[in-house]
Amino acid sequence: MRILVLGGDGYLGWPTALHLSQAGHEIAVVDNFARRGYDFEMGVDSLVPIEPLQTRIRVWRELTGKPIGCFIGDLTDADFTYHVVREARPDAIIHFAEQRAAPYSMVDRKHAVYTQVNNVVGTMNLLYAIAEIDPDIHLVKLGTMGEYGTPNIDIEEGWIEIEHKGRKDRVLFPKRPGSFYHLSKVHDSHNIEFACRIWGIRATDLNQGVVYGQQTDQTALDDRLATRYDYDAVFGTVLNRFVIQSVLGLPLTVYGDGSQTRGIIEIRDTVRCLQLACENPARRGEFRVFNQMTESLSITQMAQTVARVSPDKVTIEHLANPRVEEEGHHYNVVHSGLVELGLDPHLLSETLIESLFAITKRHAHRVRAEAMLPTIDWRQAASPISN
Ligand code: NAD
Ligand code: USQ
Repeated sequence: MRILVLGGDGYLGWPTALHLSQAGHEIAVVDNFARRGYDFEMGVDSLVPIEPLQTRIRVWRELTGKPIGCFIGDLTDADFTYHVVREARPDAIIHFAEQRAAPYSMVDRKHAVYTQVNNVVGTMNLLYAIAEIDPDIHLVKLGTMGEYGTPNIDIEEGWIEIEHKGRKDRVLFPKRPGSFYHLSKVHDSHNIEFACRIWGIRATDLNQGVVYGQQTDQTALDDRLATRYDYDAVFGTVLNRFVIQSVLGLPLTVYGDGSQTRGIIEIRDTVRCLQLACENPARRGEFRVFNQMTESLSITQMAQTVARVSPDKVTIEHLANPRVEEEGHHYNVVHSGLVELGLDPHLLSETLIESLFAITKRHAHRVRAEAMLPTIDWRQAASPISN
């Protein structure tokens, strides 16, 4: 298949591009390097050094003989988006290219507005490009488990049958997200479902849980193929941060009482899910939703797992929760769709986390320790780092 990977310079986009290229698909990546720009803005960097995108692509070709096409530009620029879709004429488009950090979206008005404009407008441009240029293209869009929030009922895969006052209907599962970032994904989901309904395009919305891990079979081939690995309180995600904190001898920063539960997934399962979604497309007119997570754990369970496996002595610290989120809530998620397509999950195990300790130790000197503590408070409309 011809597959475009939007956000192909990012944490997940780059390993997905390599995985699909290895599997024999013809790949082109698209990125505007916004993510590298947020690092400059925040004064942080990926713990593992990452090469420029052009170097990564050259190294992959040298090692495997497989070319990867490359388009540099911004999806919020409609002319650019149409140009890419016309040139590439893909069978599938994987859309990772959004501002993806909840804390970044909660810095202040400017960052919230940027996040929603970047994410919602980029996706709208893409929907129009698909509808006008080739409505047969399968859009595979990254959503997030956080779109649902933590309702007091079981979470279905995108849709729910309801009975109300004696009548029944199948409706989109109700959403109650916890940040302006997560809200941007809800807006995207609604826009995509509407586009499927009116234009008959095909789309898969992958509501992914929190990803952890840093290596896939392909990125491990050469240091210059490494993907990013974030530790800071804005872009670092919880399990990756806990591993890095444990190696640095810092306390694991559990927000609140740690009873909040999240769906998680290992990076090698992420790339496999993307392959399964592309190779088994949605039908024309279908808005298909999968919950892309392999297990649920509370934050305390995640911290305890890292503490148990770490070769070093680990302490756990409870910080006042900077976010507004429920603790001690119900969390039971249906996530069978991708398993039915063939996903064989890697569950969080000691061996999986152990592989992260060595990578972390090798680069630990690159950490700016002051970037580890959260400074963005959901209860305040502006934060100390707003500018
Ligand atoms: P990332 O920030 O590392 O990658 C996103 C890439 O998209 C970056 O390289 C960025 O430069 C690019 N981009 C952003 N806006 C763009 C625009 N307007 N035009 C062109 N390129 C643009 O993020 P990631 O962790 O790889 O996440 C990828 C996707 O997966 C995101 O949509 C995110 O919401 C979703 N997701 C991530 C996780 C996770 O734990 N990392 C979990 C669930 C869902
Ligand atoms: N948390 C801690 N300590 C930390 C960091 C986080 O206790 O040091 C807690 C948070 O309070 C939250 C949970 O861990 O309850 C997850 O936080 P996170 O920063 O790891 O993840 P989140 O903000 O939800 O966002 C990440 C990605 C985002 C993706 C989302 C999937 O950045 O792109 O959409 O995971 S989900 O959580 O399923 O919505």
